[in-house]
Amino acid sequence: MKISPNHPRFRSLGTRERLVRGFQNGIVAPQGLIAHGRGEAFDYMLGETTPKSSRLATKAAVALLLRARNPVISINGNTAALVPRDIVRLARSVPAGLEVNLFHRSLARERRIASLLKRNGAELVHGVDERARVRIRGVASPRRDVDAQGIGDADVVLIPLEDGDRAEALTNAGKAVIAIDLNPMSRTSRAAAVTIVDNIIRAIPELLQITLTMKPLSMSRLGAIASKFDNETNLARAMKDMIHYMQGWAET
Ligand code: PTJ
Repeated sequence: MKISPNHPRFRSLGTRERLVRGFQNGIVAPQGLIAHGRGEAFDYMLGETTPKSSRLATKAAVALLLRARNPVISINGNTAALVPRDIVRLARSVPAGLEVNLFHRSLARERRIASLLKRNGAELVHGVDERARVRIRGVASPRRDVDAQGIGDADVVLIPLEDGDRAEALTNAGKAVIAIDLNPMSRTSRAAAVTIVDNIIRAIPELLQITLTMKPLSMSRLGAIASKFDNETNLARAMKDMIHYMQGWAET
């Protein structure tokens, strides 16, 4: 459907269209459409804008990524459909690895996502070679099998739109987990070292821009930014941002 740029919900409707097209092209799982609906409800409570709490988390996330020995970005269907170009640009600028890792796993969808990333400039995409897989303990879903050179070896993993099970298992495996999740109360948000409570369509461009500005910083400066950040406190800030926005509505 063609949406007029004058429509007040132009961006949000355009995002839905991208997901529907992604579903029709075999990139997005049907369950991904439902997951997006949940995300939209939380985004509504943020006024569909990036709050200050998310900017603080983004800086801490960039500090972790830039200090990492082997940072890896985990890609699922929704991420690939919504931000294919910017996620590849982010991976190149850190630099970080890319790994396709699906909850509703199918080899055909993994391959389609990997080739979408390659068409958007990625050189190497982990996660499509079954022989290269190792298992993460404590994960009940097919997401437990990861690439030995990718997430298996990573010290920092960025996981947009993840399930809590694997976020906890990755943390237990000693990896620093960065989550992007519009729900500040989810198990993923609480298990991560840094959670960016924002829509992925705004969070990835913001991560990219802040990476470019923070790249010249020294390792010790980056370390100070990362260690000053407290995820629990920041999640409480994100919830206050939502309450504040809703109070604005209640008082009008
Ligand atoms: O492609 P697959 O097979 O790996 O499946 C991907 C989904 C998203 C279906 C899978 O990871 C899943 O079931 O996720 P959950 O457990 O439903 O969690 C998704 C979380 O992401 C929820 O907390 C949503 O609020 C949040 N979310 C949804 N859309 C967005 C979002 N967060 C940020 N930006 C969004 N656009």
